[in-house]
Amino acid sequence: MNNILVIHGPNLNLLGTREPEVYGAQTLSDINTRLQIVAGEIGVRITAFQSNHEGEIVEAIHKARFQSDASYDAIIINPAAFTHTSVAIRDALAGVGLPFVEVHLSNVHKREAFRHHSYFSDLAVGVVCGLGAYGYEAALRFLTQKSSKLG
Ligand code: CA2
Repeated sequence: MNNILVIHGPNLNLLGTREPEVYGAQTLSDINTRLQIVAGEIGVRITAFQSNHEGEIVEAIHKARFQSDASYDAIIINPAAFTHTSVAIRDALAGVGLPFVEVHLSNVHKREAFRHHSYFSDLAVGVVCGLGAYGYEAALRFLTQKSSKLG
């Protein structure tokens, strides 16, 4: 478990500019920088990718498994709004069969009812929500820990 793809879904490029009370004050760049530091400490490689487009996310998932020069061992994904809508991204993750952790900055279960359903959670190794940016770090540490069945 030494090569992990991190996927950030739509509008997460706006982090740090609005709604800090919901999503925190860190920018996406801050989050990715922290993940790179943690990855370096652990000794694993991560690649971070953000897109506002469903099809681009589907293609990134396909490439992670089938076309990448460096094949990935796992995916950390915050599908953002696509969490609640996207059968296409769900099918891509199921199709490539890579283990993935679903991350949400906010506690979606404390929010509107439409955020309570995810098209991903039943396929995920685990789901982290409500821990802010630390959720990504927790997912990375979990996936790479030696004692993990996935590590
Ligand atoms: O809590 C999360 O991480 C979410 O995946 C974020 C999504 C939301 O649709 C999900 O229900 C929960 C929204 C991301 C939008 O991010 C923004 C950040 C700053 C300003 C505006 C949007």
